[in-house]
Amino acid sequence: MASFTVYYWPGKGRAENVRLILEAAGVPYENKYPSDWPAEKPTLPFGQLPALIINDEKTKQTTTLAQSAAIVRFLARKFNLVAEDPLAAAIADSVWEHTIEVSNKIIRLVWLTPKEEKPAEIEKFKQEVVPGFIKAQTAILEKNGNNGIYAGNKLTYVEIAAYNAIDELNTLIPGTITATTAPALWKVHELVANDDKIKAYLASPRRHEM
Ligand SMILES: N[C@@H](CCC(=O)N[C@@H](CS)C(=O)NCC(=O)O)C(=O)O
Repeated sequence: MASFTVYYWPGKGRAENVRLILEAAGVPYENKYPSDWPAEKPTLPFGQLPALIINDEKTKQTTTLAQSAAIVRFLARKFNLVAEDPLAAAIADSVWEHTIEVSNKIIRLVWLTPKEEKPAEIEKFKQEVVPGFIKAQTAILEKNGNNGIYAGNKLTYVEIAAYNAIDELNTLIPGTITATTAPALWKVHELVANDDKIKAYLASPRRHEM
């Protein structure tokens, strides 16, 4: 048995997909927040967060795993949230990469864009990035039968990450992804939001505000 600690600032950011996977798998975890970042930064594999601290109770070994994509894939494999078929798994991976490209743009807009430049940059993002995101993801979803799953027939980490990206998009620009504007993507959102364990998490105090 292992115990897990999600190490990140007290917000969703790049840690939210990690928390969502643990929640979907029904695995208990703790959150750890930096208290002295300049001192803590050099202790991390790449000087960045998120990290997952894994304590193996049997071997008494502790591993600090960094890079959000590696953490998510490790947990998804460990807790059976990946497609079994290699091609379905690869399609899911490609959707993850595309989704994270958009999430990274959102992070840049929210946290790294000067306040006075934000309205114009958000408008540019809305015109230049959002339509391509909806179009590309819709095509993959439709090819798989338009049932909220990108490849194969099982809910995996990629639908969970897409749910999170949709949530980020709708927080940045309310009404971007809805049943009307992007019906295929909205099915992904609803499928994940109605998963019993995710539903309980979303309503719980464990979910961070921002
Ligand atoms: N590729 C990394 C990026 C991690 C990253 O950029 N982390 C930021 C916060 S979201 C960070 O640690 N910033 C503080 C620093 O670099 O000192 C991942 O996906 O985990």
